Amino acid sequence: MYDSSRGGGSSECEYVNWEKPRNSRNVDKQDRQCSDPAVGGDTAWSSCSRLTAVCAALLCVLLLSIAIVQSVKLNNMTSERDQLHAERDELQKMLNNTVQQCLRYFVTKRMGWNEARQECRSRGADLVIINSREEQESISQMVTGEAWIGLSDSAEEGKWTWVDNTNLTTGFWWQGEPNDYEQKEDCALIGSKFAQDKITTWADYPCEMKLPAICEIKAND
Ligand SMILES: [Ca+2]
Ligand SMILES: [Ca+2]
Repeated sequence: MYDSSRGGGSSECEYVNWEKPRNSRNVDKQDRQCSDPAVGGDTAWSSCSRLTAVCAALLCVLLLSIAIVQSVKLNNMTSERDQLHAERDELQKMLNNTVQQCLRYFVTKRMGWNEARQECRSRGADLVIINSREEQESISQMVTGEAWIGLSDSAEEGKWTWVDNTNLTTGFWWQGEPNDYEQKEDCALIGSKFAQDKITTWADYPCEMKLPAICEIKAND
C-alpha cells in the first residue's frame, strides 16, 4: 500500500509492501558463520577454529609419535648391529688364535723328555720354548695335566737351558720348584698337578717320566 501522507521519499514508498525474506538474516548469518568473525558468528567461528586447531594438534602428536617410534627402532637396530659386529670380531679373533695355535703347537703321546724331543724334531718342530706370560697362559689353556716343555738342566745342574741353547730368564715355577728331588730331576714340565693357579705351574721331574710333550713349530720353519 502507498501512504502519501507521510510525504517521505520514494525510497520509503518502496518498502511499504516489501517484506524482507524471513530467513534472509539467518541465511546471511549462516553464510558468514565461518567466514567473518566480525559479523555476529563469534561462537561458531571459535568452534571451527578450535576444531581445526585440535585436529592440527592431534596430527602433530601422531606424526611426532611415529617419528619417535621410528627413531627408537632405528637406534635399537643400530645398537644390535654394533653388538653383532663386536661379537663377530671377537669370534673371528678367537678362531684365528685357535687356528694359529693348532698350526704352531701339537702334543705328543706319553714318553720320556728326550724321546719326546726326538718326536717333535721328526715332525719339523721342537719342544716348546715359552717366551712370555702370554704364551704361558695360552699353552696352559691348550693342555690339561702335565706335559714336557723344552727346558732342562741336564747339561749343568741348576742352569736351566731351552732347547735352542738360550738360558732361562723368566720362569713360571710352582712353589718350591725346581727342587731337583733326590738329584734326579733335570727336565721341566708345565701344568704341575700340585699347582694352585694357571700361571706358576712348572716343575722339574726325572726325564724318564712318561708324559705328553708340547711341540712347537717355529714361525720361520
Ligand atoms: Ca735338575
Ligand atoms: Ca721337582
